[in-house]
Amino acid sequence: MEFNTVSVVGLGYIGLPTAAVIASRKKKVIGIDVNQHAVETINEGRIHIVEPELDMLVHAAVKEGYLRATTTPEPADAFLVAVPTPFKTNPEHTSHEPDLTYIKAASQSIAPVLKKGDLVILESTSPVGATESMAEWLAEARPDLTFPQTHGEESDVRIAHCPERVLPGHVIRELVENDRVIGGMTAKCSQAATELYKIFVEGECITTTARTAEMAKLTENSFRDVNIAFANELSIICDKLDISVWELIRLANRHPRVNILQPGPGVGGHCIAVDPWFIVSETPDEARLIRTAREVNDGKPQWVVDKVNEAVGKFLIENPEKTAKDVTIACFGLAFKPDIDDLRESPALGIASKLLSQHPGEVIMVEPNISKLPECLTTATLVDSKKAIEETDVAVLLVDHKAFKNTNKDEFLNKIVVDSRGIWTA
Ligand code: SAJ
Repeated sequence: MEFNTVSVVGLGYIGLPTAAVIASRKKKVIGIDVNQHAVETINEGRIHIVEPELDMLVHAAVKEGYLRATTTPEPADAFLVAVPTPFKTNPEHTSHEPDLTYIKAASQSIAPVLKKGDLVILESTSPVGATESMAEWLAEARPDLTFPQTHGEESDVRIAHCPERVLPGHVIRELVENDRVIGGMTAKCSQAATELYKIFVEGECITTTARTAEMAKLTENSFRDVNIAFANELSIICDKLDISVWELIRLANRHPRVNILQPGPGVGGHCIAVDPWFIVSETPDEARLIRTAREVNDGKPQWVVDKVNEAVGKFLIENPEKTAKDVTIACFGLAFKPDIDDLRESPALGIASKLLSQHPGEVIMVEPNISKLPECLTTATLVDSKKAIEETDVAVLLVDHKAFKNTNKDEFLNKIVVDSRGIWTA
């Protein structure tokens, strides 16, 4: 199949890097997004999100004329859909049902420009069956074209699911180097999608069905979530038994078939804390371990808050002349993982904002990767590590940023430390 023009629908954390990488292979790429600001920014050769190397790539692609963004879909030979799949909103925020509205809207927006021979790929992380739903929405909008669910290998339009699996912070490298799971609705759909990915993927392209590809993505992130939950549960058990969990994990990991992950303040980001629920919501009675892992990881931030409250209590016993109002707490790290500036769905941010709202004394913040505190922390002050160490009574380590790993442990000798990452106390 020849792909002279590729359209990427949704220019966010996955769509924009993918569009830029395809454009860097000298293919004409049309990026579609509903966000006018994002479209304008990209057409100026700039980016609206943070990802290493992406700015250079987008700048070059736009300047050389290979990448152009617009809010209105245009004809292309292949369409890559990379739109969000959040939870359905409900007033109590208790729903964990996937919301496919964005996929439906994207399908309806590209349907009018589809033509015989086109390929449509769903990249968004999706519950099992979403690709088939997308195919239905396209077929409803274009009764003049045939689709794989009714016409199999003879269909006019090819449809596949190919989940993205790139790690934020390493997106450009992983987009090219990672293997891709390609789930076509038919064998010819898989073949067409493989040809598209071969334009820029150096990893292996492995074909399967659309449903297996959907489940593969959910499985990868659930595997990680369950394993992090195991580490988090161990940390709570060890705290109760007065054992260092960090030493324990180091020792257990010397076994040739044991590889325990690291405990932390909880699991953040848009993927690992979300995707397992897509399995639970479809098979609630069967997905017992996956559900429990989510609950263990979601409960960890409150456990850290409780530990900080205990530390404040300990400080007051040691300093009976003081009250809680006189105690300063410093939170080290707000990002959802080390060495990035991304605060979205960050357990560290949740803990910091809870401490800020509950603690009667001062709560100061250290986050070397940002220059301004987010809205939920505007009443706090952002300081550097040195100042925080000088001023704090209780030091709460929330993210294992490189900058914190290099801190001399002696500086904390007369402080109470709550170390959720094990870099100062391990
Ligand atoms: N974390 C721990 N302990 C660990 C490892 C991670 O507490 O031992 C925490 C991190 O601090 C962070 C969260 O887990 O809060 C998730 O971080 P991560 O680096 O494990 O993963 P993400 O969310 O940045 O990216 C994941 C990746 N999936 C897997 O590694 C299986 C990535 O490849 C996916 O493309 C991405 O989700 C996605 O988009 O789904």
